[in-house]
Amino acid sequence: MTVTALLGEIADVGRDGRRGGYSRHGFAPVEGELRTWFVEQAQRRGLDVRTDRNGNLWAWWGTPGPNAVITGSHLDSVPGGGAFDGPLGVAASLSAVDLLRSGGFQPGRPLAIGVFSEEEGGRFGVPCLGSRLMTGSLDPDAARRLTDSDGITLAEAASSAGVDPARFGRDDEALADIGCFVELHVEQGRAMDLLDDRPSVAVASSILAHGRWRFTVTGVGNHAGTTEVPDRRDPMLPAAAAVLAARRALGGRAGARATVGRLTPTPGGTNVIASSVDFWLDARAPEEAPVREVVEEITAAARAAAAEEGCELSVRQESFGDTVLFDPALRDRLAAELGGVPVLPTGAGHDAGILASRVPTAMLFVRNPTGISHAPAEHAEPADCEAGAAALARTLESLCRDEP
Ligand code: HGY
Ligand code: MN
Ligand code: MN
Repeated sequence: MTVTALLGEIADVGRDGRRGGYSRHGFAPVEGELRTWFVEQAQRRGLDVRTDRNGNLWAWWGTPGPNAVITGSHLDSVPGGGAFDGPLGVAASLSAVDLLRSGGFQPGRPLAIGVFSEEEGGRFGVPCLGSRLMTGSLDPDAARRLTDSDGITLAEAASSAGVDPARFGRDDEALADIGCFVELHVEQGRAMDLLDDRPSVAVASSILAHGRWRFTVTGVGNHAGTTEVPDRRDPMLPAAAAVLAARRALGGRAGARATVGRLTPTPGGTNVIASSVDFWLDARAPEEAPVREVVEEITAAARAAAAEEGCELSVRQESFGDTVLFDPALRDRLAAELGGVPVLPTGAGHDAGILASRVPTAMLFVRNPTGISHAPAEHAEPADCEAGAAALARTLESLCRDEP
């Protein structure tokens, strides 16, 4: 099946009528529909599908074992996300299996498609949840206590999705079987489209260091019409100071990014001065140091504004990942075997970035002509999607020929 046909099968799953795009969050019923679709597609191809202790799916071509070649990606999205971030990698993996099989290929090493849980952290706030649990970079007790905006814990949501949260944790046994991992992903940016030959496929070199911080400003809730300025303790002002500081802090720090995309006042009434405001900072940079500097600068601005307004401020780091440099030998080999395709850095985090700390990892990008991601305008042309699957098939065939 083509990638386009596979993506067409899930095109109506999880559409978000209010935000546009898709909202497909970890262990929610909509993501469950996508998991069911993947399992059916994998079983139709004779793959043996297993769910690991962290809710990640693994569709095996051949008996699981050491030196396995793994591909795949994720099915969940950000709120109002695009159609390609995650599902393109999963669909391309299925299509690559079809291409390999139609050419009479039989893997000389175990080969599997992985589908990782809650990569976006769109529901429980921690990105790459399934791969972080698997590699031991997320404490299982802390994970079980994570809650979504309705107060449902990850433990409850996983149980409802048929995954036992008591089993969450580092999975050295599964990791020991992985010889290498190659994730295909839609490009998130326009670098490929700005190249003269506008290539369909590129290889990843690195991922920015990035983290997430939760800020909570506490003031005094009151009436918007009867409270004079001297009597106000409005938490929205320190929050506003932080949002403006996020842009200022990037000055002079090449490649740094800081975003506040999520801000929740309590109680959230039009004629009410909020009693508290929660907002989340996403900060990234080529190295860890500038990320920390940016966060400190923003925190200082929020703290000064909170002191002036008579509010309290608390800040908590929710996740952090250092710069990822993909395996150089794998990177260069893939680029060469694919005909000298470009090698590009990315600002986006991926499960491949988490696994890179434990196994040789690489990524393939498929050109995105809009350059937009995490929004409905995210796009990849059908011809480029099919070229991506063909490139992935060639890559998997080559890797499976390696002697263990
Ligand atoms: O946030 C990211 O960079 C990724 O898309 N999860
Ligand atoms: Mn994403
Ligand atoms: Mn992704």
